[in-house]
Amino acid sequence: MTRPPDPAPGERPRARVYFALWPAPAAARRLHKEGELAHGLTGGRRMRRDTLHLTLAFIGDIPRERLDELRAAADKVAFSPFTLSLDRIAGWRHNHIVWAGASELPGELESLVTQLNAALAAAGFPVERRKFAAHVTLLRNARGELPAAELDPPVEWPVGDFVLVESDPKPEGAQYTVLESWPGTTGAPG
Ligand code: 2AM
Repeated sequence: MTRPPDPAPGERPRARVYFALWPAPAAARRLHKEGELAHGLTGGRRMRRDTLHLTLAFIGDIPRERLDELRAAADKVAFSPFTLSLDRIAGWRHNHIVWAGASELPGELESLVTQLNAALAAAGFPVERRKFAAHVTLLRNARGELPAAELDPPVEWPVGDFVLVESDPKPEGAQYTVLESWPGTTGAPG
């Protein structure tokens, strides 16, 4: 008996989703390169260049009909475009990932995450209680420890919008689809 093929993500009754910043090609290229250099030290699985992102709020698995509630929550968020400067690379022992991050978070990014979490909580979605740990995962299943190091020069990432992403987990690494984006507006509170 042959099994029918899995439905395409958009046809499934549930969706695994998160809000994120998605880098423009120049920042993604540089981050991917840094992942390659770190890979020489720790091994592990490199994230594909087109999947690199910074998660703002992870929602998880929800019924697809609730996506419009997520969109309405995101509509409430206002921010001004800003530049994120990623100046460090490090490894986390507990989950074996190697990541790039910022030693100083721009106020606009903190405000974006705070507003998003408030709007998500008001709409009845569970929100992260731990402090926001801004990071771009570069490697998974890294071995050993990567001592924290500077990214010199830092990766300059101009942030003009944030996005809602659907994740389709696959054995070879998740496939991500941007469902919608929200641009920053000049003059928004930062
Ligand atoms: P990670 O890269 O640190 O694993 C898609 O899976 C994105 O959501 C990734 O950036 C991932 O972070 C993040 N993510 C996955 N599961 C999560 C969870 N339970 N809580 C918070 N973030 C999660």
